[in-house]
Amino acid sequence: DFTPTPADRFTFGLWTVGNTGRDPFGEPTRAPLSAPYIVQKLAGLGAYGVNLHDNDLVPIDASAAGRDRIVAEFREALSDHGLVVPMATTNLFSDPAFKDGAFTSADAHVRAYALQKTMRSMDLGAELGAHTYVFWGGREGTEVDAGGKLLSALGWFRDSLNFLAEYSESQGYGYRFALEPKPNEPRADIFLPTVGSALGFIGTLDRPELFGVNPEFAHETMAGLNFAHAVAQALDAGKLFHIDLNDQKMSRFDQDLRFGSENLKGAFTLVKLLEDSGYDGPLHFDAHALRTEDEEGVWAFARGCMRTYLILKEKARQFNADPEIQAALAEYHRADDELAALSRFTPGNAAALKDRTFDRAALGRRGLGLEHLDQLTNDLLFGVR
Ligand code: 3MF
Ligand code: MG
Ligand code: MG
Repeated sequence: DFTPTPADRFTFGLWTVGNTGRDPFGEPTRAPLSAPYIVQKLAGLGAYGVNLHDNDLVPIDASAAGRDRIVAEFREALSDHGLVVPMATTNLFSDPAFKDGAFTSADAHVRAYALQKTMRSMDLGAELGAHTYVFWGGREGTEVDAGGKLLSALGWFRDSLNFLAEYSESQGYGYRFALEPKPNEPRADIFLPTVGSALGFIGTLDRPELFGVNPEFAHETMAGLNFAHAVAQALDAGKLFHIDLNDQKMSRFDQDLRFGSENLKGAFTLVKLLEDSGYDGPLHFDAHALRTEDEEGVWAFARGCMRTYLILKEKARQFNADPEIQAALAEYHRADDELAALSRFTPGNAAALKDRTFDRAALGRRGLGLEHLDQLTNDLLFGVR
C-alpha cells in the first residue's frame, strides 16, 4: 500500500521539513519545528534517517556547553525513535562572512575560517554516525568576473577539499565526500555548475576515490539538463555517493518541489534507473512544502515524496515484467553476436570491419518503435495497463 518503512532508506534534511516558508520576497508562513520533534515525526512517517547542516541543529553562536546539550537531546531523540543520520554537511552559505564564497573566497581569512567551520561540522557529523559528507558550494561563485579569480578559485577549492579529506582520514572518520553541483542561485554563477563538471574536478583531487557526487533533480533541471542522464553518468563512473530528490520547473528559480510533483515521467525514469542500477545509498528528499502550507501540509508533503517514489518503484517493476513492453525493447535493442565480436579491437577485426558491406539505406529505413514503446510507458504510468 506504498507505506514507507526504514528499509526503503528515505531521508529528509532538518532544513527540508523544517523550512518555514521564507522566500526572498516574504516572511515565514510557518513556525519553526524543533529538531527532536522533526525526528519523532519523520520516524512516525516511516523514514530511515535525517540529515543536517551544522547550524540546522547548533546555532552558529552557541557556546560549547550549549552545543553539547543540543547534540545530546538530538541523539536521545534519534535513539528513542530509531532514526539515523547518514549524511552531514556544513552551512557555508547563510553567514555574511561567506557572501563571496567559502573555500573560494578571495579573502584568505574567509577560506581558513571555512576550513575551521567544516572540520568542526565534520566532528559533529561523525559524532552522529554520518558516513557521507556533502559539499554544496552555494556561495562558491561570482557575479563580477572582473575580480579575476576564476582559475585561482578552482585551486583554492581543490586545496580545501584535499585538506578536509586528509582531516577525515587523520581522525578515522572514514567519510565519503559528495560534491553537489548547482548552476546558480544564490550566486549568479556557481563554480562546478553541473554533475559533469564535478566529476571532471574530482579527477584532479589528491584522493579521488574518497569523492563522488550528490546530484539534485532541481539543480540539473535549472541548468536545462536531463537529471536522469546526469545520474547515469555518475553511476557509470561509480560516483553516485548520495542523491537529492525533489522537482523543479525548467528555467526557473530554485523551487525544491515535492518529488514527482512536476515532471512525473522524469521522476519515473530516475526511479527506474536507480532501482535497476542497484544503487543502495540513501534516498534523500531535498525539498520543502509550498509556502501556502501549514504544518499539516508539511507532513502531507513528506508523505507524498515517499509515496510517489514507492509508486514509481512499483511501476518500474511492472515495466520490467510487462511482456509487450519487453518485446518493444527487444525490437529496439537489435543485437548481433558476430558484430559484437568484430567490435573488439584487433588488427584483424579492424581490417574485417573496414571491408564489410553495410546496407546503409536499410539502416536508415528501419523504424525503431519508440512511439509505441513510449505510449506503452504512458499507459503504464496512467494506470490503464
Ligand atoms: C540548495 C541545496 C542545499 C544542499 C545542502 C547540502 C540547502 O539548493 O540543494 O540545500 O542540498 O546544502 O546537502
Ligand atoms: Mg537545492
Ligand atoms: Mg540539495
